[in-house]
Amino acid sequence: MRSLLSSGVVAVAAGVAAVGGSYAAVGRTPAFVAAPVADLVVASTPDAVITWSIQTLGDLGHQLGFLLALALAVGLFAATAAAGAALADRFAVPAWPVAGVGCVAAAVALVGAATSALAAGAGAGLVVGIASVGLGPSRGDAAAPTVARRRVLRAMAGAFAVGGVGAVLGSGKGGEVPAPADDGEVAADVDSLLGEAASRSLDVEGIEPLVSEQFYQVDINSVDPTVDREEWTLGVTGAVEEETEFDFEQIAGMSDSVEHRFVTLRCVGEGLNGKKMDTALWTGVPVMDLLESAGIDASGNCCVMLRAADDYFEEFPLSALRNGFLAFEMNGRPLPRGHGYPVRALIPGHWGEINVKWLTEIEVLEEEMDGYWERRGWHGIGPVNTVAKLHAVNHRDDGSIQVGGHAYAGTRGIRTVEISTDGGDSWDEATLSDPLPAGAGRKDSAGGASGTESGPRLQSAEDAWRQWEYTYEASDPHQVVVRATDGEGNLQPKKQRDAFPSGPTGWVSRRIEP
Ligand SMILES: Nc1nc2c(c(=O)[nH]1)N[C@H]1C(S)=C(S)[C@@H](COP(=O)(O)O)O[C@H]1N2
Ligand SMILES: [Mo]
Repeated sequence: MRSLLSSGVVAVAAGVAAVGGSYAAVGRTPAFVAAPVADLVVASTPDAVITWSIQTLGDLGHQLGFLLALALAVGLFAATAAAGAALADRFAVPAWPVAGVGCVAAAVALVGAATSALAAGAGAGLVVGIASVGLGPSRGDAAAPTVARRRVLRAMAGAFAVGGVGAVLGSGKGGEVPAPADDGEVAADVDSLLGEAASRSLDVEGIEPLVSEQFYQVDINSVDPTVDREEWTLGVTGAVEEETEFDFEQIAGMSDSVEHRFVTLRCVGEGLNGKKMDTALWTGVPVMDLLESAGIDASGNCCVMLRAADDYFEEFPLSALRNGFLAFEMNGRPLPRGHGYPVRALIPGHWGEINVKWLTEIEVLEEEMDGYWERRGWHGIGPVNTVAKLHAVNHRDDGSIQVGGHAYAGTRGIRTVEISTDGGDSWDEATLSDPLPAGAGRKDSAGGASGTESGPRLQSAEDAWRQWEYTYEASDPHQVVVRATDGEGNLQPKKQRDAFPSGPTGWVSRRIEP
């Protein structure tokens, strides 16, 4: 019994070391042995559970799913190591090489990546090895209580060591993207736009500046794809004159088309006052400049399907794509891996979900089809709802109270934000940040020189949020309510509705104690 128990602990420790070894070698990338297990966990979770988890657990659900995948991967390698050790025992050979090779084989079967698999095998072999140093392979030895205890302690120490080293080494892996192109002119443009954004940001503690410092991230998978920019292509397929492929150089090299745009993204699945709404300065090219060279009939009235390297796909009307943008830089740096490296779509005014990351294909459709989230009951392909959020409540030294947040209504823009400090009986206008500037770049629209097709140059960003702030005096507890009016004069709807299926609605309100 004791020996069974200690063998079990050694096997689990070997499983931890296998997963830790793989992580040390490749980090949180698709070559990590837990990555396909995580995919399997997501794929086998019923859609209703995913939707429930997004609403009630938020990011926690995602993290729990990944933890479950890690645990399953540990279990898988533990079982493999145990089987290897049992086999070795039967043939009276040392257990560590058999367990190690078994784990290499299991890892190859999972991810097919040599470095990751060898590291997994090395981790497992190491733990099984140190657990049995100085012990004969015979069962009699292992059954002695002190021997069993020694094995367990050594195995656990080994698992901790490999796991710890793995956590340190692996956390730095997988994020590498090439350094920004050494193009002084572009960088100067970006610099001055970012400077503008900083100077237009309101000085309110507790809210993000106009360009987010922390940009939220939402993905269907726990492990982001790692796309090689040199091998990446974007296919334009379906109802086009000629199916065409573009590579990265062709897109980034369209120097007459390259633009910088401030764009806000917001996730349809977030809470009304949630934090999945952020803004960045993106560099890229208008989608249509690309599609026209593929001979797309832009007057077509159906739709497009965007597909991605993580098997994500979203369909939406062609009309929404017309002002779409293919971004390859974010705040002057190459797109981070988590935000779609090397190229993502930005669709002005629409919910985050159709802003497809790791974009690989634009398929022009003649008939409608459901995208990834629409198959799961969401309606997130349309324009965003209007929202004013309340994220800062600051009690100032002079006794006044300052509240603040962001407001966003997609391409409709924000006209006013109103605030009530008496639960909605009376309203006053909040101070708004100046709109972010229109971007820069693109010869035909910059400086208003020609600007025929795209109309007169916009004075401000087409699809970006504003900040709001309001400072007042109060001596009793009270209810603060915020609401925005969009640029077309529509008041943000008061009716409270959950995020599912088409985005949250209602007015944010909060009780404040002076
Ligand atoms: N390929 C791909 N694109 C994707 C997603 C995804 O899971 N895979 N998530 C979408 C969702 S739901 C949102 S809200 C935005 C979030 O973009 P961000 O992670 O850059 O903030 O990306 C969208 N694009
Ligand atoms: Mo989203």
